[in-house]
Amino acid sequence: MDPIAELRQEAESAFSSAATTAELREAEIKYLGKNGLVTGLMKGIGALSAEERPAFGQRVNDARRHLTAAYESRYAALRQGELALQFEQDRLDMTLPGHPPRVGIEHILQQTTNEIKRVLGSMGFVYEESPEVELFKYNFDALNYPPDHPAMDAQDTFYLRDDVVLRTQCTDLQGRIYEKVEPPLRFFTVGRTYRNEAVDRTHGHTFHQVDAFMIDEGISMAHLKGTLGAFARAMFGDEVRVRFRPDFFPFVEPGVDYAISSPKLFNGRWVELGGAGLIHPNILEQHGIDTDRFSGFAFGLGVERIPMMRYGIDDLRNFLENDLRFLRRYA
Ligand code: FA5
Repeated sequence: MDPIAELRQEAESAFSSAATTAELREAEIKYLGKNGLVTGLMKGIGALSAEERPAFGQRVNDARRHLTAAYESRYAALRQGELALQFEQDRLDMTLPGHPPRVGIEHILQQTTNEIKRVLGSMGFVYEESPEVELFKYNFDALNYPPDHPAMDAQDTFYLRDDVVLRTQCTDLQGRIYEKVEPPLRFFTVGRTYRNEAVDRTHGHTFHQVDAFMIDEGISMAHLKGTLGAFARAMFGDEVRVRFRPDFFPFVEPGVDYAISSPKLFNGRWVELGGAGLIHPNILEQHGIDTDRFSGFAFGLGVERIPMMRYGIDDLRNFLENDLRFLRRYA
């Protein structure tokens, strides 16, 4: 066989036996490339006579055209197969179940806080923040605690400096408000409080309080009882009963403890929610408020006690342990 026909046959079989476009490209370079074997045939032309040369050249060109066409059609076929495979691999099955995003829930104490804000807000109390890291003077001095009074022992806390504490009660708000707002006024805050406490089921070293106070002309215990009655009904339903018993806090006179019970909650047991009373005249005077004209009430409640009572949670340590099995129950 002559060298042109031989090479043509060899190249054709190399093209048709290439299994991938990459292999085919290699074969194409080998035969049809600039330095490939088909071009190499032309080198033999010098050995031919002048009459033979045009026919020889023509046949080499024919062979190149033929092989180029063969290459292209093989390439198209291989490429199509490869694309089909790729599509199959990349296929997105829209019928497969997806991965639902995990939706967070508000912590039960945050939910309670939001509700307290709604209820007191609707009664005209204005929400205001006060700091957890608080000056001793707002936590105690501004609240009519005489120096070294034993009432401070019940609220021992964590000292950052002699004059800076982790606040023991949200009543610290009062002194801060007196410095910038004149009565009549109605304010409240909700936040975290700390005490050096022997921790048990109902006492934490870290807990939350809501604290509210109101000053206006002619404010009496009747206003306090009306407000705390309405608050209890909004939080626990109309069947709730409210109890006030005399209690002592340096910043109120008279002072009471405030407890509630409801036949369907906590086996009807009384739960102490907090303390309350009429703001001590010493405090009003200390802050330049005319006590002939103004009087006020104040109350401070434990936030944890509210969901404990509602849902029968008997250990407040659950709230801060971040165990999702507990928290998810109150979604
Ligand atoms: C006070 O903290 C006063 N500031 C409340 C007050 C405000 C009285 C305004 C008068 C006028 P007391 O120490 O009793 O009071 O705490 C109030 C409530 O906070 C308690 O009834 C309880 O519900 C909650 N509480 C107190 N200590 C803890 C604790 N260690 N863990 C969980 N809750 C607590």
